[in-house]
Amino acid sequence: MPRPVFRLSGARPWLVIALCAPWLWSISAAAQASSAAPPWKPWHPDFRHWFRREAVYIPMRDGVRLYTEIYIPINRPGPFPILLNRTPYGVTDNRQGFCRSLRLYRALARDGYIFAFQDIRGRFRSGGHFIMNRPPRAAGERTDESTDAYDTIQWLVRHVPGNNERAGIFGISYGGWLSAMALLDPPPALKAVSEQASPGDMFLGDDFHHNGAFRLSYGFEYAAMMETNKTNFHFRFNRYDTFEWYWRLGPLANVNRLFLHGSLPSWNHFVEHPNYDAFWKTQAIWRYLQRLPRVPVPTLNVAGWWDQEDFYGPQKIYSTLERLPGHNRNFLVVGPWNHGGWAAGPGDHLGPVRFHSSTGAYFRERIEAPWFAYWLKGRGRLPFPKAAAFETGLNRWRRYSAWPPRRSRVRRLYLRAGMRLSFSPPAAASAFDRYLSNPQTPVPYYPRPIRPTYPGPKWPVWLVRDQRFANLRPDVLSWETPALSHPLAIAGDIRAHLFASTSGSDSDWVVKLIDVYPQRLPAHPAMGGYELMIADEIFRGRFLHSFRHPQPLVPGRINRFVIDLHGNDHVFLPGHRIMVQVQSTLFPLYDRNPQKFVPNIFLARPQDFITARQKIWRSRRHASYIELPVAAQ
Ligand code: PG9
Repeated sequence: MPRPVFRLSGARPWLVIALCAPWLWSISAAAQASSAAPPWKPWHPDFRHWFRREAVYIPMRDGVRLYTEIYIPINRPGPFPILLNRTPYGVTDNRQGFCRSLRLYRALARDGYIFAFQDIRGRFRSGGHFIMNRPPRAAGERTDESTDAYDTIQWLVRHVPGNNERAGIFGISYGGWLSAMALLDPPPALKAVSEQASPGDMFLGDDFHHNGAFRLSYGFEYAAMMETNKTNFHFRFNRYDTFEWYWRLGPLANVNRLFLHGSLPSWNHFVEHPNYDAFWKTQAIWRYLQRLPRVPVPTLNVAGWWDQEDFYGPQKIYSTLERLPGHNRNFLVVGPWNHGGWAAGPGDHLGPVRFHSSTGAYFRERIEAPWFAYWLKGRGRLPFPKAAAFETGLNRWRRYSAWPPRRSRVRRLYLRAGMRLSFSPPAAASAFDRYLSNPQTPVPYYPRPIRPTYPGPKWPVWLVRDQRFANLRPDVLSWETPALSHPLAIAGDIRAHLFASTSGSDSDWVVKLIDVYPQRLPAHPAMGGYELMIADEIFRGRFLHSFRHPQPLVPGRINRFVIDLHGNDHVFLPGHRIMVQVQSTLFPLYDRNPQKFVPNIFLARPQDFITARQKIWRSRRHASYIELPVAAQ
């Protein structure tokens, strides 16, 4: 039997024994197996050869205990730094009874770390009460996610034998946000933070809204998953095609009336806070980060170009920290990944798009592991100066000393007559293209049938779906360049300037920037003519002047909508064409804008949903364009 390693101060011993009992066999098996452990390489999926496991309940400052599994390397000389991973999704076991997430961290495990995996408050085996995106130190509260991270790290450093008193925290998405939260009040031992795909602002750009447009299918299904009970619940749709389910649902008020009956706090919050009010602001992490005196702990921000959930967040967190003193300890990595796609698998393709190298393995072995080793073991060199980005199109990694790169130059790609795009501006006195937007026949966000968000193979790759299905619809406009004779490289931030008018008094504007492949691609015929979305975003018109105080649009008035299409690093290759699509629905990912202004869309009535005549202007005075950060080659 291994020596008892922890004094579980304050923990109820009977509970710990009951919970640990099933694993006692594995701890002793590990001790026996350790003498015959195979060499460290290659990764052996039987974790018993590599770690001794301890399961504990760590007491927080208010007495709530958080379930934590600790994995201590065996048969290797220490001391080791600690890597903490906090999750709302359950520290779930593999068949041997070991934490499943461990399989993701082969490169780090090879280097030698003590891993700690923890269920956050109110989820799975932890005590306390779960609050979605719990705001930092909400009024009257003694604890928040930053104090829980603080108390956990302090406890681990004091109690886990063989640690080197240096800790890192890392995680993806919710786990990324929990990691970023630790920046607000870091314990002395915290020496490195890697937020990966953390949401930055749930109203402006991440899971629940983009520019105020509500992410219906995500918001509904995620709230049901997290708040129905303490584990992960999946709403049971009575239709295969969820497009049809949401379509038949009708106005959003029917969600509570027919299904939830007020039972999910997050859904109720969506309804009660349709604007960017204090509710959303107090949970937006960038607002806290911007008030820090300096970058408190070295931070590695990680994002994926085709992240279907939190692409805004890591960029916003990076750019916020970049404005603080100590920004030389702030780093950014962006690769050709979907949400968390860097964590597992080779990452040599996404859907049908190929990258010709193992970008995921590259990240894990050449970026993440050396970065943590530098800060937590004092070993080696930093893997890149400031930012590392995978340049899609040419499919290669690039290292930057500044992001966005200083040498990129903004060029305007204008919408022109004949559904063309050009770098020269239009001259016409009055010109526009038009379409009818009917909320009864919304554009699906990928070809039906639409499957539930989780679990499911379609959601993670929808951003790389071929956009040909949309560009012949009468309610989608598509402009494009001729085939390019030279490569066009972009690196930096893209923005759309859309001059648009509507016959309604509210409207959504969706802009997509697309790389159109040549029709004939002998090396990869199935990609002939493929329309690959490089960037996209939606803007809810009522928020033109203020996200806090929405206003009706004046029917027929031309407004300029400036829509952030975020960072990018892409090369449009010779023979490819650039396309821009504009539409006003993207359903059911986004709810339907009634197109008639109502104070709260969650309370709109069926008769508020009207067809609108949309015009996208391309005249001399109202020249719509996309701002491209053209890279120096
Ligand atoms: N995108 C998920 C999420 C993070 C934070 C809040 C709500 C949702 C996730 O993948 O964890």
